Order: sequence, then structure tokens, then C-alpha cells
Amino acid sequence: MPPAKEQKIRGQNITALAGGVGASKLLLGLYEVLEPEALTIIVNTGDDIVLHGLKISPDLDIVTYTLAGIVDPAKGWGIRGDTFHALKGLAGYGRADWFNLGDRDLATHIHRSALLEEGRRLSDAAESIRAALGVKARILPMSDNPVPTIIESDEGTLHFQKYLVKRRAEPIVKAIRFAGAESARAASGVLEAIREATRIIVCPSNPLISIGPILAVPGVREQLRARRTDVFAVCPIVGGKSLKGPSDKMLAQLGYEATALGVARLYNDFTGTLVIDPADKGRAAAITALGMKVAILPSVMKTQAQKRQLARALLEL
Ligand code: FO1
Repeated sequence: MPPAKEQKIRGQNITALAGGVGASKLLLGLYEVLEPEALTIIVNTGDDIVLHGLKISPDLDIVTYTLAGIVDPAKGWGIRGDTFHALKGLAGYGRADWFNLGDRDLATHIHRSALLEEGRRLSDAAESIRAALGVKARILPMSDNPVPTIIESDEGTLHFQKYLVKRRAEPIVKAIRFAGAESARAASGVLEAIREATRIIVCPSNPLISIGPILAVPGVREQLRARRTDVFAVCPIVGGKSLKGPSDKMLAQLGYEATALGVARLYNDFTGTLVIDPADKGRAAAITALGMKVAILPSVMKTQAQKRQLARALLEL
């Protein structure tokens, strides 16, 4: 919880684009410094996977659990103190147990899957889970249509979770696809949230597999371009290393520069200001030369105070 004396920032409607663990730190800061209802989060669903007949939406859950204060703080995903009895039971039936679904977490997946089976949309499920867990920010999946992220690798074609979790990001990435993106539609409220926000924040998530799928949904990138001056992206690469996960390795394997400048090139068409850490200030001139503004702010968030400080600084730029 933020210190009681800290004033909330009023008069801004913020829309954030988010993946999972990397984004959640900044989202928690934004959630605490803003009136929570003033925050809309558009979440990547390229990571979604069906396992044991259940629809798993990792990034939606990571964001929701984080803002609800129940996320496992050590892992950044799953529910704090969860147990894994059901997973052991599933393994006993010969089912795959490489994706760690906790017992309490399973309730979320069962509820979401049941709603989808009953003909409701993924956004209805996200809304139901958000409300039940008491989160006051708006949480929107990027699309109600499945857009799975597929990794073409030296080990063949892999679903993103198989690449990341089962194969621990070891295969060499040759290409990334967002299957079905061309015919997907942005979920209700997504394009409006970008159009109407006072400011749009791109969280420090993997540009290729967390922000990339959101940008691939028809209309999203165009709508961001139309708001370019008000788009602030927080660079997920600091000093040439990912803040979280395999972004640096994936960028390099696909021939992009794994630096703040590499991220700037990927985001230049729709981002007005790139926020980089002081460790990367030597790259500011090259980024500015692309036609972007640069803001230098400490971007490594270890403590709650650092999350709130970056959030507040971003809203005051
Ligand atoms: N990440 C892992 O590294 N190992 C897991 O077993 C795992 C299980 C899991 C279960 C539910 C959930 O919502 C997320 C889970 N994650 C796990 C995280 C997830 O794979 C990724 O961090 C995100 O998809 C990337 O944002």
C-alpha cells in the first residue's frame, strides 16, 4: 500500500499496454499513484494456451493477481502460497505437468473455461475475474479471438509457452508468428481506450512477444500512431540486458539490436517518448536522431517505492 500522505494523481486517464511479469511492477505503481478507475490495461493474450481442456491466460492472470495483491511475489505469476495437489494428480494420469498450475490458480482457469464454454467472451471472463478479486482498474484482453504466439525455432514450431516454460527459452528463435492475428478483432473498448486516454504507456514488456501480439491486432498500431505524441514506452532493456525474461536473447537471435536503440527502432512509428534508464544515457542522442523524445528515468523497479516513483515520473513528464 502507498504511504497515506502521498497524493493521488488526478485528471488523467491512462491506458497501458502490458505483458505479464515485466509489466506488472509498473502497473502496480500506476495503480497506486492514480485513482485506480483511471487506469485501463490492454493485456497480451498471445501467451494463452489450452491445457487439460482449460483455457489459461497467463498475462491476464498475472496482471489481475498482481493488482489484487495475491500474486506469488517470488515468481511473479501464480498465487502466493498456492499448492499443487491437482497437478500431481494430473501427472498421475499421465498428463503433462511442465506448466505449473496451482490449486487456487486452477479455480480461475476452470471459471474462465466454463464461461467460454457457456458462450461468453474472453473479455467477459477477464471482467468477472477482475471484479471477483476486487481490482478497480479496467483489464481488457487485446482480443477475444485466439492469437497464439508461435515460435519457429531450430527445434521446429513451438507454442510460446512450450518454448518459454517447457524448453526454458533454449531453442534458437528463427521467426515469431501471431497465428490468426490478421482476422482477429480488438476486444471491445481497446481501440477506444487508446483513442481517449490522456496518455498511453507501453510497459517494460518483451517488445517481440508481449507488446508485439497487441500491435498485431488490426487497428491497434494505427490507433497508437494517431496518438504518437502521447505514447510513452518504458524500455525493457537496460544496459543491453532484459529487465525480465529472454527479450535480449530473442532480439539478438532475430537480428535486432538488444539495446535501448534497438527497442527505439521497433517502437519509433508509434512512440513519442522512449523512457530509458540512466545506464543507457549514452544512447539518448542516437534515439533522438530517430525522431523520438528520450526521458531518462530509473527503470529498474525492485521496491514498491521504485514502482510508484517511476509511475509518478511517467505521468509528470
Ligand atoms: N512460468 C514458468 O516459467 N513456469 C511455469 O510453470 C508457469 C506456470 C504458470 C501458470 C499460470 C500462469 O498464469 C503463469 C505461469 N507461468 C509460468 C508464467 C508464464 O508462462 C509467463 O511468464 C508468461 O506467459 C509471460 O508473460
